[in-house]
This record gives sequence, structure tokens and C-alpha cells, in this order.
Amino acid sequence: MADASASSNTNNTTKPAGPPGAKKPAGPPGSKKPAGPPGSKKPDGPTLPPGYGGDGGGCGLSRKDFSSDQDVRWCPGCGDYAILATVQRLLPELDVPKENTVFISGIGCAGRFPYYMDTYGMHTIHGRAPTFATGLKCANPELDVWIVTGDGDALSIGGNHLIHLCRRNLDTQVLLFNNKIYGLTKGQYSPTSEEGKVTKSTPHGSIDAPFNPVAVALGADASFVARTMDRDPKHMKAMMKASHEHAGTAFLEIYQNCNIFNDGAFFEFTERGTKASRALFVEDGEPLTYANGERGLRLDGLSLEAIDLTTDRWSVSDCLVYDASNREMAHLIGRMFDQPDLPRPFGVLYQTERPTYEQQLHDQLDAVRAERGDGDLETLLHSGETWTIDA
Ligand SMILES: Cc1ncc(C[n+]2csc(CCOP(=O)(O)OP(=O)(O)O)c2C)c(N)n1
Ligand code: SF4
Ligand SMILES: [Mg+2]
Repeated sequence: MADASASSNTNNTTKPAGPPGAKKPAGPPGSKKPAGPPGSKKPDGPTLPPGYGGDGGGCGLSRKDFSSDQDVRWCPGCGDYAILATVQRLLPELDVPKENTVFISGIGCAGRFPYYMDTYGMHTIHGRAPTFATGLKCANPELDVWIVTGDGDALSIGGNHLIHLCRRNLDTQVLLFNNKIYGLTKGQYSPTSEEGKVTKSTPHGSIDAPFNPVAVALGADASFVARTMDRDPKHMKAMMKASHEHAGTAFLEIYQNCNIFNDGAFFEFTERGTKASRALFVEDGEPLTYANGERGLRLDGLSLEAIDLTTDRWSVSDCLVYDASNREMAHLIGRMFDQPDLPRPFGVLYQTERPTYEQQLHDQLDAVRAERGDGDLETLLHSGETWTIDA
């Protein structure tokens, strides 16, 4: 395990390649400069709205204590900045010793995350963050292990590793930065890119049906599944906190704007003009309403129907009351993905308690040890049938 300062030494001697846009932004046709989100200036570090979040908490540390000395090399205006800032503001509020905190990433722009955290961390190999996290958490269950991954990293090359992490229920937080594109490699389509998406690797439009990451996690039996967005730091922080409080694999999809290669991919859900009518924020125990309370969702048989609450026909009492512990409801809501008449759900979509992988592993080891005593590797290797191979 390398710590962040060790990575920084490496970084200082051999300059990291950095995200593509940092060197030579190859933006959408006609654009010369990276087009940041409306009103954004070139950030020289993580930015969040003033007055938001907790700088400092119970452990006496502040956001600065979790920021490494590395220059952040994401493109100006990238949604990754807001995610980084939110994590750095949350950690001082958690009751976790800094030396027990670890960030493990795969490859991609998202994969650069551990460099910027002044915690332990590993920038590992493509799609394998869950694998490294599993080994680390099993060997040292006291560590607080966060996984940072992208849509390509988690769902293409790492798809297999992600689903097994979920079903095993290792106690870790998975932050999936979904920008519906391969950012680092300059804009190829990813498993979350929509059908028809024209990219450098799909010049005539993607013919793939995209993954809905929360449905993948639910299908893989993750015990906690949530969705948030980079443009709503308050909600993002609440979701990260809830993920952290959960004992087991907490899967958090974060809609993240890649303003260089897929600008505005989620603006329908994140921007002021359309957010209210297109995003539904679920709350456990609350009726499903959106559009400032003017619309709601009701069950019509086994299907969801969007209803207009401004007429006499329907009222809030007709709306489905959300129960985040109900797996069937989570599947129904989590599947709201490609129906244009239904909003996109955000919030904790599902949460259940079940034993963690590392707890079961250590319980099993203790039980076997109690029965048979400590094992001996040498004895094991020479036990049973052995052969001598004549040269
Ligand atoms: C084994 C291997 N295959 C392919 C690559 C090339 N590669 C680097 S990053 C990447 C995709 C990253 O996409 P995503 O996970 O969405 O991250 P983003 O850059 O968008 O944050 C690919 C294919 C690699 N580094 N290693
Ligand atoms: S995700 Fe996009 S905007 Fe962000 S650093 Fe990568 S290429 Fe740049
Ligand atoms: Mg991506």
C-alpha cells in the first residue's frame, strides 16, 4: 500500500500524464477552450458554493488536512472537482482516524482521485479497485476503505469485479463517477453511453443498450444503492455520509459532468430549468413527489404512473410512499431510466442489513482456529499425497 505522499514523490519526478484536456483540450467540434459549466471560472482547486459543508468536525481536522500537495490536474470545469471537495469536507466529520482512511481507484480521470487526498491510497489497475479493496479490507478490517471508479473502469473492464464485490458485501463505499464516456482516453463511448451516441469509437452512433448502474448494483445484490449528482453538493454529501454509515458494500452512483468530452450529459437532471421536473429525490417514508410537489408517482398494477397533483383527480395520498428497505420497490424505482414520461430517481434507493464479507471471513477463521488450533503452512504443504518428480 502506498500513501499519498509516496505517490506525490513519484509524481514530482515523473510528471503524471494528467487528463487529456489538461494538456491539449480536444473539445467538441468548433470549441477551442474547455467550456466550463455556466458561470464557472478556471478553478485552481476544488470549489463548492460558499457556506456549504463542514470545514472541521469532531476529529479536530479540517478539509485542508485531507488535501494533498498535488496540483489537481483535471480539466477546468470538470465535475470531479466538486466530488473531491465534497469528500474532503465530509471526512473531518466522520469519526475515523485519518491514518485508517484509504482511497483505492482504478484507471481513468476518476482514478486520479487518491493523489489528491492526503490519506493512504492506491491508484491501482484498470477495473481492479474492488479486488485490491477486498484484499486490504480482509487483512485489515479496521480500515475505512473507499473505492473510486469511473463508468468505464467499473462497468467495462471491471464489471466482473464490481458485481462480485456487491454480492459479497465487503464493507466499503464505492463512488462511481458516471460521465457516460471514457474521459482519460479522449472520448470513446462507455457502457453507460446512450444508444446513438456518436464518439470516436462509435462514428455512426452506439448500437449498445446502456447499463443503468443502479440496476446493475441492485441486480448484483448490493446492500446499499444510491444515486446523486456533482452539481448538488449538499445532496452529494448527504449520500456519501449515508454510504459511509452503511455496514456493507455501499454503491453510490454520481452523475459527473465531463465538460470536455460529454458536456451536459446530465444537464436535464442537474440544471435549474429542468431539474425539478426531471429529477425525483426519494426519501424513505415519504410519498414520491417531484416538480415542486406538482407531480407524483402512483402504482398502476405493477407499473409506475406519473400523476398531476394540481388537478382534482389526484392528491399526495395517491402517491407511492417510498420504503428504501423494500427490494421490489427499489427495483421498480431504480429501473426508471429510459421512460421519458418518468423522472430520474436520486437518493438512497435501497438499503438492507446483512453480514459483511470480512466479518464472516474472520468469524470462520476464529471458529476453525478454536476447533483445530493455529495452522502451520509447512505442515499443510507436506500433508496429504505428495509426489517426487524425478528429473
Ligand atoms: C488494461 C487497460 N486497458 C485499457 C486502458 C485504457 N484506458 C485508460 S482509462 C480508460 C477508460 C476510463 O473511463 P472511465 O472509467 O469512464 O473514467 P473517466 O476517465 O471517464 O473518469 C481506458 C479504456 C488501460 N489503461 N488499461
Ligand atoms: S472527466 Fe472529462 S473534463 Fe474531467 S478531467 Fe477527464 S476529460 Fe477532463
Ligand atoms: Mg467515464
